[in-house]
Amino acid sequence: MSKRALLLIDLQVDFVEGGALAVPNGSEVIEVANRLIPCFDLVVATLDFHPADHKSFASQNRGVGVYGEFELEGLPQTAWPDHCIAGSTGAEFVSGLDVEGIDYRIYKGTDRRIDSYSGFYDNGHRKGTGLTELLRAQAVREVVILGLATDYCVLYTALDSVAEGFLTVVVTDGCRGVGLRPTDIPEAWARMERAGVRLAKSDEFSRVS
Ligand code: VGL
Ligand code: ZN
Repeated sequence: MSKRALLLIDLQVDFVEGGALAVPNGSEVIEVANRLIPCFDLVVATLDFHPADHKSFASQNRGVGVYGEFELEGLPQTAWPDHCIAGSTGAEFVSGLDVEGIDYRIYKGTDRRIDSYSGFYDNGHRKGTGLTELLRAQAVREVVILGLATDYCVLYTALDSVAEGFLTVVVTDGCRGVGLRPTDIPEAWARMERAGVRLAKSDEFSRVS
């Protein structure tokens, strides 16, 4: 039987209020995640997991301020505050998340030379994380995505999921965005829809039937 997987994107301390790269109202999605976890055959969580000297950090680029733009390995790159450093509290799952319900963890952004927004591939599509192989091995046909942040890791994970051939749904009320520019979040939703992602609300999955 083909299965449906829930993909939880970067529900980590540094991406919620008080964290190093806090997404506005990020903690509001924890309740949605916990409500949906029991509704799925398979639950996979991605973790942004950087070495302390990761090149996406503004601190590693002289003359580039936080949220400034520069070029990294031939790709446009936003300079982020130091965040989700492997082994630090900021990289841990956010408290209150039902971690017992998570079957697999996928670590990304571990190579200091390249950023990785998508849970499937680094930003240059040079290396996979193993997520496609994991989902195929589990006979997953449909991927339902929620998490942080709408305009970065959720967006690129959803686009790659479609490209990898999975039926792809994003739970809109289960996501929050960074919104460096006011148009970033609405544009992310539009890009996902244009790519063939279905946008859904969480009550569709958690409704008792
Ligand atoms: C993310 C920026 C940098 C995310 C990760 O999880 O959306 N954004 N690293
Ligand atoms: Zn990151």
